[in-house]
Amino acid sequence: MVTRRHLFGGMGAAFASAAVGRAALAALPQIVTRDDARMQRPLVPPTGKPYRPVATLNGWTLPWRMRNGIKEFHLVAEPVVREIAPGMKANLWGYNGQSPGPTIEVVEGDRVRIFVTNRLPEATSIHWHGQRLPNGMDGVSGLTQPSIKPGQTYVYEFRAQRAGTFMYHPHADETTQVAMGMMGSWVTHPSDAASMPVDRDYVFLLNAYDISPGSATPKVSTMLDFNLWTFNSRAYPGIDPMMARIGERVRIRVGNLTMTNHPIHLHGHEFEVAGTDGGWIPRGARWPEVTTDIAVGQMRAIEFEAAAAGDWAFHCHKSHHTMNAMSHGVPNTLGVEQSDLAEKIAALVPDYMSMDAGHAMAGMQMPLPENTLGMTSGDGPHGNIEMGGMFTVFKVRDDLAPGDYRDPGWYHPPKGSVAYLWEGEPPPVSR
Ligand SMILES: [Cu+2]
Repeated sequence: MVTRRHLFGGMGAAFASAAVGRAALAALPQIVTRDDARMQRPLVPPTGKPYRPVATLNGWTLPWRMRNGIKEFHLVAEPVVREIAPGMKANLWGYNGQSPGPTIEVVEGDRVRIFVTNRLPEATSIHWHGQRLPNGMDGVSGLTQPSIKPGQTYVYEFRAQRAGTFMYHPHADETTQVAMGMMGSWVTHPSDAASMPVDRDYVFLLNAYDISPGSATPKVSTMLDFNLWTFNSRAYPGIDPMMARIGERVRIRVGNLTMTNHPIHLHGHEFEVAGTDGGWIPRGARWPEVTTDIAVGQMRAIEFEAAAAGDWAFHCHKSHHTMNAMSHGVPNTLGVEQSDLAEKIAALVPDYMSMDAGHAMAGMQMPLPENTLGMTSGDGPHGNIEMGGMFTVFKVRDDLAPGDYRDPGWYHPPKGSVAYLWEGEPPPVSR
């Protein structure tokens, strides 16, 4: 794991003691940051109670230091540059070098202390979405604490009381700060590491941005019409695949911090909804799905057995959420004869090009503005996958080593098991 580590020194400690006077803080935990967007190997806990770590899609888990039995983390709210997919970088706000921020992993019963340093140009706070905690640690600026001003460090302390999947995000100028990418996942593992075992445990957040083609900074006033729909601030083809070996039990935890719901769909398998923000669902009460809708502010954990080898699509089922920028506000020209029209306009407007709505645009090699993703793309083994946004591939193989998270490449299906071209007589013309 490549990290830039730097000590923050004494300046922050002065701010911190102003916020929580009783904590005699000798020195803040070091700041660990990452500057690349690839999925990091799950962090095997070096201290504290053992647990099976999660794999954060296109992300990582924040290391901690153990101090007098307390797990101490250091989050830094700051502007970051996040690669949304190869060919496009966005100016976002996040934590410790990335948006979303790193995943925090603790164990039920752990005492946790989180130092939050604000390096943004405006005040912030952190709300620990879903946690049972003292009211004053809930992170709602103005209501439960003063906001964290630029340059200040605040300290949050509580006991992780309940196993499950949580989120963190600011509760200060939310329309700006959430729209700029400030959020992260939090996983509290059960105190009994052997309970609810899975072989692979993925986690990510649904988020969305409105970044005009040719620019890099999100518009923060957008309410609904976002043009980049992302898993952990990555759009397909920039989203890592998820992997499993045949027979492995897989869990995928998905939190939604966008402004609309997302029906998340897995191909080729049924899963059960095993957990919500409110906790784990008793076995007998879990229900089967192939698509589960995740509303705003909700989390769903799904579980299933990787039963069938292949490259299985995994995506939001809203079709505009599997497209990137450029697909918005395009008129429907299906059935309109454009060639004649195009010639006439081209005589007046140099470089004019007609836009066939839908399919034809996907394969079109149209020059795009700088720093802009094609509407749909992704080279597959059989051509253009015609997907963007909230889409990735779940790769099930029979020869994957346990804990191997490397992309195994495309699936090679057995001979005779792929849809094929009919080469006999064409069907009669219907009248
Ligand atoms: Cu969606």
